[in-house]
Amino acid sequence: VRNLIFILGDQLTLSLSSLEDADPEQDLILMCEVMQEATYAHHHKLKIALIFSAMRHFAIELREKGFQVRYVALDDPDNAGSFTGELARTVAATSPKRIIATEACEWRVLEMMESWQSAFGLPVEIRADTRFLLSKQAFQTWAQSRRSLTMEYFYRDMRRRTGLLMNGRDPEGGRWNFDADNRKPAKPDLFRPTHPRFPPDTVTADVLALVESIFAHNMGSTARFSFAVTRADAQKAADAFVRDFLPDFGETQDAMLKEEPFLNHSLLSFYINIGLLDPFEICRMAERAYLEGRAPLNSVEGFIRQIIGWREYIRGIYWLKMPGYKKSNIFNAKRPLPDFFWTGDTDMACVASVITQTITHAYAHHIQRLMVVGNFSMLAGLDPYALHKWYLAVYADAFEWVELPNVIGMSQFADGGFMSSKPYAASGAYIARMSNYCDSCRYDVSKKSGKDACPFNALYWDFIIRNANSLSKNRRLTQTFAAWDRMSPEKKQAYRGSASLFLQRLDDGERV
Ligand code: FAD
Ligand code: DLZ
Ligand code: SF4
Repeated sequence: VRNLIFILGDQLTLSLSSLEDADPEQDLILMCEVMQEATYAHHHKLKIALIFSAMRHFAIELREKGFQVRYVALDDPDNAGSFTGELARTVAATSPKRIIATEACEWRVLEMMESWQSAFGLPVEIRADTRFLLSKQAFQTWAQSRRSLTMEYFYRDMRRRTGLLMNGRDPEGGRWNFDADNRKPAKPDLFRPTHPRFPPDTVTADVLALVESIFAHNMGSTARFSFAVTRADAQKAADAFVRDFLPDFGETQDAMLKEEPFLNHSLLSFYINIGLLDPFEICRMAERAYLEGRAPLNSVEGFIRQIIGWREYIRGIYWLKMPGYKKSNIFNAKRPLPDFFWTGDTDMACVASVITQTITHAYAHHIQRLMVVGNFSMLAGLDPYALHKWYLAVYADAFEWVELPNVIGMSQFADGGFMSSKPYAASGAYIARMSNYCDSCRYDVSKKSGKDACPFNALYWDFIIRNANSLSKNRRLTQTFAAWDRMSPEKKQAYRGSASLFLQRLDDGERV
């Protein structure tokens, strides 16, 4: 063997940098399912199943292209259990002259890769991951040149760089951002198209049986598995999104409905993150829909911003701030996650709905992750590191590079505002405006305190005041602190008393 090319479970594309000069005659590709990866987080069953099935299908695709692939299944009796162990076995069996890999997306795995050269006494070439539009170095250069790392300015640079929705130097439609036209609530709509489902083939069926037997106690069930596991099917999902959902994507982007967990979201993050879809190609498809009059600008701009803006920005922040970022905890929040994070068993209808949907689908959309579960966690002072481990486990699109900055930075403000200028904290009024959860809730969103009041209302003020040391100098919270100062002592006491009672019940393991 000339080169041993090692491909990870989230690198499933023929355009991968490690495959650039691959020669089917002389090179060997290694892919392996290993316990180390399957257990470093307590992954949802659907997440493990998606990754293993997509890996197996990619191995088939590579073999069809003539490549030699050594594929090690999880239940192979000789499986060494780790990436390094499997590489060692393959090196011993095939004596390659060189190892080639595309850099891992995660700090933990990149560190492993960097140890291989000395571990195996072989040259190890780690190539850049060209699936991102911006290299890590280019992001660092951008970050060094700015006083504050506002996403919006990063995004404008990315628009200029990619030429997406540009008229020469000017943004299409005269504005960079059309969010003012978005952020609307939504109504249940029986006529909304449904997202495509992909029934398991025999390869997937084998994986589902394996997952149900080995990971019987992990969250969820594989009974309704319907993810795409090949590039061709993922492309069908992308086509369906652009045709059926993109036109209304903008308007309903922040809306939440109990009956419709997916609304007009794309459900493409799973496929983009593991390499089945190319993020830039998806953006081009969306742009084309706008140019051909099939989708309005507010939707297309909003969608493209999520990918070339948020997604790239988040990845840049991850590599800028790791490894220390993981342990950020500016509010010193220490409360363990309540049991209902694994069952959905709570009287708070919004939280119950999002967690139940997470257990069923390994999916929740952005506002559900941010303003329901994330918001609750921050207001209740849950430990951000424990919360990070939960998010990393329960969503099928969760990989640390994208999950961690979203949880620690965006949703928990645990980094003290490195990423966001103010915490995404909101009382029940926000959830009532953007969703229909409150209609069926035991709590009353219009009540401010007392045992029937929406817990978010008292927790909101308790969070602000409890953390006044860290927050009172934040210029974007001046109005908030002024409103607190204007409140009567009785009202202040009612809020703080209600919050403290609620938190006590949470700590005592009572149903809340
Ligand atoms: P759509 O709403 O259709 O958006 C289109 C695409 O934009 C997504 O597929 C995704 O690729 C990208 N995108 C949108 N928002 C973000 C963002 N904030 N960061 C990065 N990419 C974004 N996304 C993950 O891929 N993995 C995660 O583990 C993850 N964890 C999150 C945790 C929290 C607390 C929050 C607030 C957000 C998290 N996100 C994560 C971002 C976002 O919620 C998901 O990308 C999105 O919900 C995926 O669903 P979709 O494909 O239907 O997205
Ligand atoms: C998430 C995951 C899981 C559950 N299992 C595997 C695996 O068995 N083999 C593999 O190559 N990759 C797996 N992955 C994805 C990796 O964890 C991912 O590639 C790393 O997080 C590096 O980004
Ligand atoms: Fe959630 Fe409060 Fe509304 Fe209940 S009343 S659904 S707890 S926001």
